Amino acid sequence: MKSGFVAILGRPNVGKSTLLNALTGEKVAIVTAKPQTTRNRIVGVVEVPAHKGLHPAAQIVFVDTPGVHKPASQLDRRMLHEVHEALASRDLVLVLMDVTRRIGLGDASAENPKGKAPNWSSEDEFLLSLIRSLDCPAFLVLTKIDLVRKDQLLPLIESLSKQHGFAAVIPVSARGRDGLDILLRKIVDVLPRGQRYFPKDQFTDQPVRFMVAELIRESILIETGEEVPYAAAVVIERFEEPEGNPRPGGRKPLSRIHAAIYCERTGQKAILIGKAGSKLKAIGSGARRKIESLLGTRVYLELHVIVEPGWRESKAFIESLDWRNQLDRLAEKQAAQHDE
Ligand SMILES: Nc1nc2c(ncn2[C@@H]2O[C@H](COP(=O)(O)OP(=O)(O)OP(=O)(O)O)[C@@H](O)[C@H]2O)c(=O)[nH]1
Ligand SMILES: [Mg+2]
Repeated sequence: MKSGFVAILGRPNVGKSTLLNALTGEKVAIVTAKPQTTRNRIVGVVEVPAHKGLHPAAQIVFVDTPGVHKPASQLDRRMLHEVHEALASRDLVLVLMDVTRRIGLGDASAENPKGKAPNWSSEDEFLLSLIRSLDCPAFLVLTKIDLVRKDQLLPLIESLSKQHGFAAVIPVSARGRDGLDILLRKIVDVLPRGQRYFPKDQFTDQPVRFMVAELIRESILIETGEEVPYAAAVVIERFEEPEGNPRPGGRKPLSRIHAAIYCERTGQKAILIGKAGSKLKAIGSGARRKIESLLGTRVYLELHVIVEPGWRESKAFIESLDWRNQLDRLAEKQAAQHDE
């Protein structure tokens, strides 16, 4: 069998998390139309069955990452750190590019007849500089091809194939589930032989608590505009799973969840709460439905908003949001109690 880690990289909003979800067939990562939705690296595991005569069975561990952008705040730096962490252990990198943006930039052969280097922006260069020194193959994955015509796509693929030493250029539409099988096959081709990293039925390493916090954040991103989504963070304060087994034919059991939404200013708090609490109610009911389908229980969700001035510049606060840090701290605490 084959197995390996595949980092999913790209500028914000190119469709990294949508691709991760389409490949795993699960809602592993939240997705919104706003850039910089993802803040942590997110693991999604895919089992590929053996294909007689073509390739053996494989386990692919995809690692979705925050959209690469030049950091301006401490939170941005943390997001970039997550990208570096994903790149530290990987067998292959997928660089995603939104095909609608590249065509908009004039990469198509009509405007670029001599196949000259297309108009890479300095943000693109910044992204490519992250993979230049890596000793593993990189595929260029052109995303959202459902939004462009084939005759626009083909010349673009041809001109990009010659650049940056990509081992392959693969067009996909995560939304239309187009090109995903070819992508998986090409990935399996380059992965090393090895055993599974995760049990066969596990599709992510994220704790349920964190996934719940993310679903609430997704709801905030959808319900609010301007700077509010970027100034918001979610912390689960209480998570009570139902006790005992559900009675056959009875109502589904109830999970009780209390979460805090952090923002940076009182004005943002007022927006998040809305007139007579209407916004917070909309955020809550949108999130509750998704949490219910994740947990398979009914959910009682209580939200409250806390102002934490300038948290995006606070390293300590940002680190406290990270579930990997939370688990480390818990383990240290338990070890200390054990020693007593
Ligand atoms: N039409 C179309 N839209 C897509 C496709 N893939 C993603 N999108 C849309 O693109 C937007 C961004 O998708 P995400 O998956 O959140 O993008 P991302 O790269 O993870 O973004 P960040 O986490 O912000 O870096 C969403 O509105 C998606 O619905 C696709 O294949 N076709
Ligand atoms: Mg994302």
